[in-house]
Amino acid sequence: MTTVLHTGDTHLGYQQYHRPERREDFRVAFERVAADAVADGVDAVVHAGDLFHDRTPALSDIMGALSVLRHLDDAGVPFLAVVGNHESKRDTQWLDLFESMGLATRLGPEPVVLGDVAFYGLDFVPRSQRESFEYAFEPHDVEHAALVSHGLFEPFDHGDWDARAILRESAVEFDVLLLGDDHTPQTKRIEEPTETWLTYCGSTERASASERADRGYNLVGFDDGVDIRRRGLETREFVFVDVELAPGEGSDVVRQRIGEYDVDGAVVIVTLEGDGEQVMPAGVEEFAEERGALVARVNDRRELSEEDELEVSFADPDEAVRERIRDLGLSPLAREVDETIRASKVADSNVADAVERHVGEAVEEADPARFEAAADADDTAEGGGDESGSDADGDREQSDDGDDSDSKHGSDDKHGPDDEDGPDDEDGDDQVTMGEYL
Ligand SMILES: [Mn+2]
Repeated sequence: MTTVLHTGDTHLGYQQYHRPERREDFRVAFERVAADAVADGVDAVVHAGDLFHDRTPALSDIMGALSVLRHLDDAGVPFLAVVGNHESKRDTQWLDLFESMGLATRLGPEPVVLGDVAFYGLDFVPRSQRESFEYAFEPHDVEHAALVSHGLFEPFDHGDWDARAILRESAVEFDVLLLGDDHTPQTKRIEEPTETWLTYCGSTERASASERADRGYNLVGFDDGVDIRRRGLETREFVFVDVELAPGEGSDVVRQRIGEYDVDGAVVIVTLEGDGEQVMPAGVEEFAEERGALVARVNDRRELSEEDELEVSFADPDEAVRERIRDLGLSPLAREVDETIRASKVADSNVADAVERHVGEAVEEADPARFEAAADADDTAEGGGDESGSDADGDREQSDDGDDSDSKHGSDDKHGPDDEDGPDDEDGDDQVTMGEYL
């Protein structure tokens, strides 16, 4: 029996919430996965893409990856991998560097045989290139075949790339598809066109606050059939505080609810719903951090009516940038485009495609309101500021400088020619709103 550890979406280098500790957490998760693989004596670690959070990881992130790969190599555990959308570079990949050092195998159309299983790889393919893409897998002569790939595949929810079409075109019959990209672990079995298991291992640290479930990885055994087991991974504690505010309730109730949890060292995600009073995020975040939270974020899901004045906390640089952008008086569509470009949940290589699709949809929808510049911020908020023109220019400068969002130290890339590829965003979540930043 051949057994592999299937992991992916490691996102090394992601300094989530601007906290160096979070960057460290992502590295530690990878270390733990490798330690488990060595302890279990699996036949290989299979990585389904997004080892790095972006295509320009820092040297320290590369060193961190090398250290883990070295550990696996010393223990005689092969590391077989494909390239994900977050880390994808134009031609040569980080994985090629590791392969040249003898520390990894980049899977592709030719089988890599371990025991009685042939492993193949299919890197993330940008949506614009999928139609003409040829799935030319070379034949093998062992009992089982597994395809490792990265993308949002149908028939899973949010899928935009049909795994069944790949299986139909493939000359190789796959027992299982070991997948990355969707950070939610999930498994399906299909009967047509071949009897095949499809499984996502999920991310190893929470790359967004929407990833509430415990993190882990898959252990995949090949015997008579395919046996997929899930194993949990110890990660940074996330405390989710969901508060439904009744009329008249506000910050005090939110604080009280946070007080019911042990938040020491945790990432605290406060989600507000209901009809209560306005809550200042900065105050709530400070309260949680004073109680020992590593970081706290308030996600206010309540729609603010037009009369409500938007309060801004400069405790959060992201919020400061958003405030500046509001002042620019951009059209709704321009703000959505801005969010797509800056938000770290859209992979670098997906930004150009995501913007093109988003604007294309807006053009088709032909709603002039989306293209209209917002009323001057000073007019609506204070009834006519006296230097709004020069403010707008100053703000633009500042928002560029201040844009050091979670992952975008490589943000120069996004404006470069590299970005014409890459289809859509990371987790099938096409929503790009100003309010969401978690
Ligand atoms: Mn990912």
